[in-house]
Amino acid sequence: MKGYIFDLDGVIVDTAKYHYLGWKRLADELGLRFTAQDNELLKGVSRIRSFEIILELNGREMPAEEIEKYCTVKNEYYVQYIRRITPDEILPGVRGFIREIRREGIRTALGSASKNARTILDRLGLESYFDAVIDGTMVSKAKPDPEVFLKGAEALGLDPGDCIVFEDAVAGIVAAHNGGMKAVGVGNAEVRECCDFFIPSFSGLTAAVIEKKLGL
Ligand code: B16
Ligand code: MG
Repeated sequence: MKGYIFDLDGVIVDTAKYHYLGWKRLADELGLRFTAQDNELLKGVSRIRSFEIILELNGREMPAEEIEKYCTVKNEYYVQYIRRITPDEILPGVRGFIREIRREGIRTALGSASKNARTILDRLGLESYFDAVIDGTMVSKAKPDPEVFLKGAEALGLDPGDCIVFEDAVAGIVAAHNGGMKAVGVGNAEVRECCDFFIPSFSGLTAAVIEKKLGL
């Protein structure tokens, strides 16, 4: 029995553009510099840590309560965007791939740092595609800590070594490795070097190809 654990943002759907718009609006209001390139640093990183990175880029410091307050403001902006997400935004090949592997008896979990993961899954109509969902509300340690993926394996009733993680962020690939799992890098060329096998997208992909490439 095998389990495949999927990251959400950047693997199932491209929400990075909405995170960017939310952070950009907040940064503009606070007079902080924040570019699309800076946004790359926030992929797979928790909400609080994301804002800390933006402050660091600007050489600014803030008390913890204020950081939390502004993170809530950013999330309100972000939620306005994801409320309008539609199934058309599911990344190419994702639906067919997950349907096919489940037919083959592979168990599936979502392992996301996002506290909005369930809302997004619901909007995309993908809830029934996963046997387990572990999101940012269920973990206390952010990637690259393996907690989110270890909880995913546990929820599937599988050993971590029998699970494969699909990730678009370096922090997520490192988290999978820290948990003793193989990691398939998806889409983002920056993970090419650290993942065990890289796929540009899920289009035309099968479990047989993945497992052959991973030597399983
Ligand atoms: P939220 P993933 C991550 O999701 C995003 O990649 C990252 O940019 C975001 O800061 C984090 O979720 C927290 O999201 O503010 O919605 O709780 O890639 O782990 O699915
Ligand atoms: Mg991601």
